Amino acid sequence: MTGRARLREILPPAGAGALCGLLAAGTSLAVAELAAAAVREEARPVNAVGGAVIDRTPAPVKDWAIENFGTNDKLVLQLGILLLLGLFAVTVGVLALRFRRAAALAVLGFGLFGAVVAAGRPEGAGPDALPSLAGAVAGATVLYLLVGPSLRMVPGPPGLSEREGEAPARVLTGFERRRFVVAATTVAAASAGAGLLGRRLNAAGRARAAASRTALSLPAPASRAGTVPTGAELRVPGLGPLITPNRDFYRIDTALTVPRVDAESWRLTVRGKGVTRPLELGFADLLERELVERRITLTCVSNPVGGRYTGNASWIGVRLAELLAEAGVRPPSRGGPADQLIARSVEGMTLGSPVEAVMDGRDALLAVGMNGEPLPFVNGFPVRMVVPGLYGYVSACKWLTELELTTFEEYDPYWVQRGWAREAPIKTMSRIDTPRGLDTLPAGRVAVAGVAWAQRTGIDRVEVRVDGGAWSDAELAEEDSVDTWRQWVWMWDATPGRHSLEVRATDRSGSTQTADRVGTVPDGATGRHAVVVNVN
Ligand SMILES: Nc1nc2c(c(=O)[nH]1)N[C@H]1C(S)=C(S)[C@@H](COP(=O)(O)O)O[C@H]1N2
Ligand SMILES: [Mo]
Repeated sequence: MTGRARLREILPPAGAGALCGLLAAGTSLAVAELAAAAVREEARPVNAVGGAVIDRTPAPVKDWAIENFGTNDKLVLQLGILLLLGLFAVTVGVLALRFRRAAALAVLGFGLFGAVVAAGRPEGAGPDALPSLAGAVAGATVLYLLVGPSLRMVPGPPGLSEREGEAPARVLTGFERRRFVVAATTVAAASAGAGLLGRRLNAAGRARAAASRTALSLPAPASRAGTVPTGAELRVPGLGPLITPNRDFYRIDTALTVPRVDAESWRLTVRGKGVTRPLELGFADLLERELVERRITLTCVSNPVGGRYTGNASWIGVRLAELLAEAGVRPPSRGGPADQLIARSVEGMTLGSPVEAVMDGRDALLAVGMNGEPLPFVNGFPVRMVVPGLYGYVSACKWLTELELTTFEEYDPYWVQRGWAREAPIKTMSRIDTPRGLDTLPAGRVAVAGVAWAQRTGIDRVEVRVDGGAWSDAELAEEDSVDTWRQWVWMWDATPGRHSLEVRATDRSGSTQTADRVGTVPDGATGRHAVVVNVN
């Protein structure tokens, strides 16, 4: 028998087996989607496994992924998981032709793995295992039945196999093929139905949350931020606005599905060490308190030198220190037993901030509004924390639901368990926004402009130099507040050639940004931003 003939003989059953595997995988995902509607969306197997991958990703790899894929890192991860699942499905499907029971067990095992992973995530609970388990049982059953009666392979007609002593090749008979097509089509239709129903139900939950957000009108804050000083915004082409619009605001979190919390059912509890009056509040309770409005520049510890993971917004919220004081909390400097405040989100993220810092008089907020509207879902609706001067991962908990007073000694929150520093004040930094690296410019006057930030301290000076020459003072925009970034501009007489532009900032404590380059791990990058441009 020629190789080609043999291929023709093996391929149809192998193809049918692969198809069975894919159908079983599709059924699993569809049933899991349906089950997730009863538990929560985060418990979908792909979400759970993806989340677990994120949880286990070492800090440098996470930063690499963020830098290369940006906010698409999550999409890439999910596609990767689906691809692996597809490969597994095809393999198991083909093997099922020979080892039906073992293949079905492998599917069960795979689902069990998903279930254990889902329940074992930092925020995981028993019910999270359900979608993976239900999906696994459905997938294994489908595989077992599909490969069984309809796809049993029978010995082919004599003569198909030529060599002496070799078992006759096995083929699908016509009748069984028909039966298989009917069974496969039924399974495909049923799982598409289950999947669509699951999607619908999940979408309904999201719609409820969206309706609660749309219905919301935030009361006017008792203490306003005031209008932005006219001199604070330089309006240089290529330089972004002083206040970052919500749609342009960076997003960094581990959530594969953005939590969509219904404001009406949202609760916040305050408990732990030194809490003499534990609190439990609903969203309406929060809105009844005195609201303040503050412009604060948020910065991510993963922001590389020159990076864009920083943004400035006008936040509306209640003062965190007041709420804590009401619960009886005293900072360590006044004898309080807790030095760490753990903020816990609805999906189980934990971020730890120094109690001393959030109660030292700075505008640490439980924010409900961002740039004049309720928080967008991706930025933490209905309530998040914002603390000026601390990197996001030690302060800016989104989808907040619990505040627990504890000690640094006693508990390491999520990022600290993964190698990041326990305490991380934002480092003084400056960035060139225009011109952009590798721009080609005409010789003559060029506005070099950007932003600089040193939250809590304020920016005192920004200097620019060309090709490593002498530093020149840039012109600083008027300061909005010490907690917001400050724009700057420097007029450059550009001469033909290739030039490097470099910036450094000095904050009001007198310290100048260091030239020493360190990476983002464990407590934020240092070094100076430089861009190379061509002038002709
Ligand atoms: N629940 C939750 N909150 C979170 C995070 C997260 O992963 N989950 N990431 C933090 C980090 S690292 C940063 S920098 C800020 C980013 O806030 P943004 O996405 O609104 O810009 O949120 C913080 N709050
Ligand atoms: Mo971050």
